[in-house]
Amino acid sequence: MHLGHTHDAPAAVSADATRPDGTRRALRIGLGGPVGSGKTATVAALCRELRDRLSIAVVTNDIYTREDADFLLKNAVLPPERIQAVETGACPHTAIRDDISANLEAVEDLEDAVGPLDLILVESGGDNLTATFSKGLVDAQIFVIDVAGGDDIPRKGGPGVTTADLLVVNKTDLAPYVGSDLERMALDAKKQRGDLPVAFTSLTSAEGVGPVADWVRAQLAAWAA
Ligand SMILES: Nc1nc2c(ncn2[C@@H]2O[C@H](COP(=O)(O)OP(=O)(O)O)[C@@H](O)[C@H]2O)c(=O)[nH]1
Ligand SMILES: [Mg+2]
Repeated sequence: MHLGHTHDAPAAVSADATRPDGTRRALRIGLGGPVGSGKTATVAALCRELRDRLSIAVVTNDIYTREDADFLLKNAVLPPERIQAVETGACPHTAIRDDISANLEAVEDLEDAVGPLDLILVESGGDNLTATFSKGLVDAQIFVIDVAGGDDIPRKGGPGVTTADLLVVNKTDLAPYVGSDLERMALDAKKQRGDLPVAFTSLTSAEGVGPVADWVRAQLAAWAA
């Protein structure tokens, strides 16, 4: 059992991969998953890990506020002009799946304002287990769950757990306290996902985001190729 190990997987690449001037646009990666699983913490840790070598921007989706954007600003993970908040109203999944116009506008504004960018991270508003991103908005998606949400979540499946390009099982540091069985979660995830990768993370340490950062780097290499 290799907890925290990720396998290489081909990058999902959408059709409109170039800017109007013919250069390659930024790779867009969506982060979805239930409220509180650690999406914002993952975005913050990825920015810290990757920002020295890559030009990064972030779009956050909150229901009525811009709390996630404010958290990222307060923690200075990126300069303020690289962070945009979208307020989604009552249905956060709609803004990433059905009517993606506000998110597309945010992504394109960022490319115009601070580009050229290598990577844009789009965090969904916290939602249930069924929310996935439109392929018209992101090139690849990460689904973040956590061990405290119950170790039966991988077994229960749903489109996020089953089809996301990377499944992150976060807060492994809490497993002993909440009685979650990581081996079982890994086996269940494998059963649901086949060869799609799974990363076990704990973001209480600076290097905890390592497996996710490695996966993002692999996606970027495939995107550039
Ligand atoms: N113990 C522990 N707490 C974490 C971890 N990752 C995030 N958290 C905490 O979980 C809470 C929710 O995280 P957040 O990133 O805001 O979740 P989001 O709603 O998915 O964006 C925050 O208080 C984080 O500090 C982790 O790996 N371990
Ligand atoms: Mg968040």
